[in-house]
Amino acid sequence: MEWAGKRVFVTGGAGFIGSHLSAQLLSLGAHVTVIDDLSAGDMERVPNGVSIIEGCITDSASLSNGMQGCDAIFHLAAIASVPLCEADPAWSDKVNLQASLEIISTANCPVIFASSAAIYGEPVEIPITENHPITPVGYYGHQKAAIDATICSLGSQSTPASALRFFNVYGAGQDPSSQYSGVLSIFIERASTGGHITIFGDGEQTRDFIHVSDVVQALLLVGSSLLDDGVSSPAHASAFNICTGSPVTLNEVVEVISSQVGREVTVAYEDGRDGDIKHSSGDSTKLQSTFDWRPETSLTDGLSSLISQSN
Ligand code: UD2
Repeated sequence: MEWAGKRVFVTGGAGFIGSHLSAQLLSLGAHVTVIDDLSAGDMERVPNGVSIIEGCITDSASLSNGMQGCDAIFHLAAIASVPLCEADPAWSDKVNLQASLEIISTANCPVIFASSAAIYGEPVEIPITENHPITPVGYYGHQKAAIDATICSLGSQSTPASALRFFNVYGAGQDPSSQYSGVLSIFIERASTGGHITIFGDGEQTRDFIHVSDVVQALLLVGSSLLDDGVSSPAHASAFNICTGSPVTLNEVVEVISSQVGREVTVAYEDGRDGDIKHSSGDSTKLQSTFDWRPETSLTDGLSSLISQSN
């Protein structure tokens, strides 16, 4: 599939993952339009050449303006913070659930949806495959799970659509001061500025960290398949884990960061966060066997490039 000349609409395109995706689409020759309400996004991240609709996906007029005549929609916009969803479930219902349903039901082109490992809740089996029980905890997980389930139950008369279940995504451009930020951006900022790192719990919790460039690659492959083959694509009405399958503990992460910044990083251990999941590790065999996708960036390389950018 050639992206050159395609009209692509990216919701949440000024966000962390959306801005990386938009830049990649642009470099492949696509005409990219993003919508973002800047609640977590930053227009400075959006590359020159991308058209911008500043607004919320809950605004039907702005949404249909962006969707008009497009060839593919990457739907990444969400209230991506678990605590924010808990604080305002009615608003997160509008953004994460209702607006997503509107996109799926009105789209005339493939929709690639950013689902989340949050839909699995506390794992009962590790590694987590796509067949793991869906037992989300909290509004964020439930809302993501509802859209994921809607996509997985689509038939052959619907618009082509797929759900990608992101594990812990990291990479350049995650603002460490934001409440949406992942632990790695916070740790690197602290380590680089000589501050101490706070670990919630004993640091033996595991996460499956996936680099944003591998996430973008997965989005493009699935999008290409839906564009080429429509509802006959193996991605249609299907969900895929986006992860490495190589979990690490936070204590291991700190060791890698310490060795890369060239000095011992001070760590303070505090009580574990309420609702924290102990272990998270995904299995991406389904995506790997369906498409030619492999996670290419090792955690060591990903951290090393983040550290060099922060210096
Ligand atoms: C991720 C997602 C969240 C949701 C959830 C579902 C991110 C940023 N968050 O939450 O949106 O999908 O998965 O399970 O991707 N920690 C520290 N010190 C810090 C910050 C965090 O010890 O300064 C710990 C935290 O308590 C947790 C781990 O690091 O045990 C990862 O935290 P996170 O916020 O990066 O991601 P997670 O997995 O809780």
